[in-house]
Amino acid sequence: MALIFDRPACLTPAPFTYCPGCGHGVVHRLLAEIIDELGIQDRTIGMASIGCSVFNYRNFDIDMLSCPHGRAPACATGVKRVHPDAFVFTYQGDGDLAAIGTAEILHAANRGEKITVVFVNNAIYGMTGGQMAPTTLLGGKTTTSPAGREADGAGHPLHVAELLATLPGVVFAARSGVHNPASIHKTRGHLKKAAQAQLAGKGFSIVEVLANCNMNWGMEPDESNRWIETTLSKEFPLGVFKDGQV
Ligand SMILES: Cc1ncc(C[n+]2csc(CCOP(=O)(O)OP(=O)(O)O)c2C)c(N)n1
Repeated sequence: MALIFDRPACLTPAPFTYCPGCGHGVVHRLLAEIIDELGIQDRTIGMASIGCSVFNYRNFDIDMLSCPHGRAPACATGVKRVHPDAFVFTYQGDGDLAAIGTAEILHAANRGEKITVVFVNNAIYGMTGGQMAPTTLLGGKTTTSPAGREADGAGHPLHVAELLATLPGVVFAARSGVHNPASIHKTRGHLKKAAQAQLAGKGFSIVEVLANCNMNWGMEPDESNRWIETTLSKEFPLGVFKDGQV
């Protein structure tokens, strides 16, 4: 019998430690699939960050560094400069990338570092108990904004993919989701394009992925996926903001 579905070679048998229903595992699988497809497992080096994905170096069967608290783009810069033939990626949440690590991501992108950033935006700090993130929607109730986020004082949701797309060093910037099959398919395509941009030596690439945090959002998994469709993706439009490859 033909085998039509299996674990990507790039994933270890270690179980994911995410909450049931969480989108992180889907993003892991997609990333592993494209690394397999591009045949670059032996020259891929990943940067694990902080947040729920802090232990993802246990899941990817590749070389990985642990670079918590927003420092992944800085670490990736050093690794890529020393190993220019490697495929170097960071895997970061919105608290890690868009709060504590804002300086690192902005300057790595502005320098046009030839790295790929996988940015999982679930609009909240997942790991530390559901605090407000820079990506939390206006009116969004979190443990640190129990009355709802207000622009006056907390600012507006930060649009990372669009922001970075304005920088000349950025070659590919896109946002997709993992909330339905069509979006998952698009995310896979974006990840592949982002990787190809790096492998072609063209510059910085980022794929922002809208993902659910059903536990901290206080929703059932299917409800949280629908909320991405009806609400979160209205604030964070899906699409390609820059594709400098053609
Ligand atoms: C009390 C406290 N404040 C700050 C931190 C730093 N910190 C570690 S994980 C995290 C949240 C990360 O959230 P995000 O990057 O959105 O990833 P997610 O967990 O949602 O996947 C923060 C702020 C910490 N560990 N403890």
